[in-house]
Amino acid sequence: MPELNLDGLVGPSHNYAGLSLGNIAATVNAGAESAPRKAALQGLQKMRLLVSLGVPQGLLLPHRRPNGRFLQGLGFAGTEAQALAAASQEDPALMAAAMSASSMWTANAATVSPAADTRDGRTHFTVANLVTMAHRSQEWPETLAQLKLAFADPRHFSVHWPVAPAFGDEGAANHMRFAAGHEAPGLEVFVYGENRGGLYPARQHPRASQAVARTHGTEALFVAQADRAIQAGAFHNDVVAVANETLLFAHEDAFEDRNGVLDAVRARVPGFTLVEAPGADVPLADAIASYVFNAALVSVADGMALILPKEAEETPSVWAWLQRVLADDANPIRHLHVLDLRESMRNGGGPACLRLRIALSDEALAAVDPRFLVDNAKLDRLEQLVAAHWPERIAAGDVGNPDLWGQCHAAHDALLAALGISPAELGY
Ligand code: SUG
Repeated sequence: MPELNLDGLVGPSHNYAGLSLGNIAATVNAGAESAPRKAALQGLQKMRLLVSLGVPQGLLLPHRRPNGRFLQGLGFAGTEAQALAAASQEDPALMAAAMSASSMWTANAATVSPAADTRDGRTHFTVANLVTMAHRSQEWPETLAQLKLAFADPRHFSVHWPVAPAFGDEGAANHMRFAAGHEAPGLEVFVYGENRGGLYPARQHPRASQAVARTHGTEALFVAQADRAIQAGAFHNDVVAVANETLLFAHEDAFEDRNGVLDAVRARVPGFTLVEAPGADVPLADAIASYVFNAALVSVADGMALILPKEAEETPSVWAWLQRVLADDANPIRHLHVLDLRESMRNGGGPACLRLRIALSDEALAAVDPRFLVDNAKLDRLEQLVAAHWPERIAAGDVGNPDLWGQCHAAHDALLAALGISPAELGY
């Protein structure tokens, strides 16, 4: 049974607006000049690597930005263009939110429970409400539309609306699955945060996690993320931990009650294997700055591969520790692949943030709308499209420029046309 990897194609409006409190990279780079074309090409390179590793690969589309409807909903009157113009004058921060390309981080698109785990034997998706950050709260309607289109076959799939906005839900970034293989029934671990008066917010509410598990009908364990990790900049659990099959790859400071979590998982997952970085070898700050645990951990023919950002290679403590992990036959990690994802990384989004994992039977994979799947030939076409239409750079002062809005919308139109998806199918 394969695991489909759905990456978010980076949108033409990709910019650095410093919108996410608690996301250190995004905050540090606020106002820097971005390179949307380069960002999208870096993401496409990642998809190409996964294809070369034999992992089924697909994409979710960037959402239409700037999002005039979001601003109309906040009382800016007139046409979309008028609403954008008014917001640029009156509330530039809201305009920046309307311009954000944040849907690229598809680990936050939804939580997915594979068919083997669920009550009715279908793959369940719950779209994340992302209510903690204003710029991300506008994503769910377009994510819902795309997932309903891509996973329309009711024999295999069930796509749910987000949980009630009273409870913040950030999707698969706070969800791990342990199973003997992608096809075997698994234990789903939902990691929530608790606000304990720190500067940075917890973004995953335990009730949201419980609601998702209930809706999917899955066996679940609920565990608290370490507040220490949140306050050090791990705004999602996937910044400090990732799981694949029976392996947990994590920093020792990931969970509030480390020993309790490990005992509970070990008791329920036969063959559980832990690859853990002690703080003495990899300081938490290095783990978060390098995004080593935001690696995409994938199954390959001879074990597992880690897809890492360049920052992991450039952080001496991390790279030295990874060499020891690779040399140790007691774990299945056999390959390290290093990618330049600098444009996304500067907004706090690493390899694991950029992808949504969906373990599927061959039959269910065949039922996915092929317009959302990629192969090398389609990646070639997408590269050409990005090179032709995506802005080369966006500086902070450009966000209010109507010419840029027009270029972003035209790029989005060209993408839909190239994929054969009509605007009406996505509710535009
Ligand atoms: O929600 N950054 C995203 C990064 C999401 C990373 N995803 C995972 N860890 N799975 C966020 O904080 C910054 C946008 C800006 O500031 O312009 C941003 O939204």
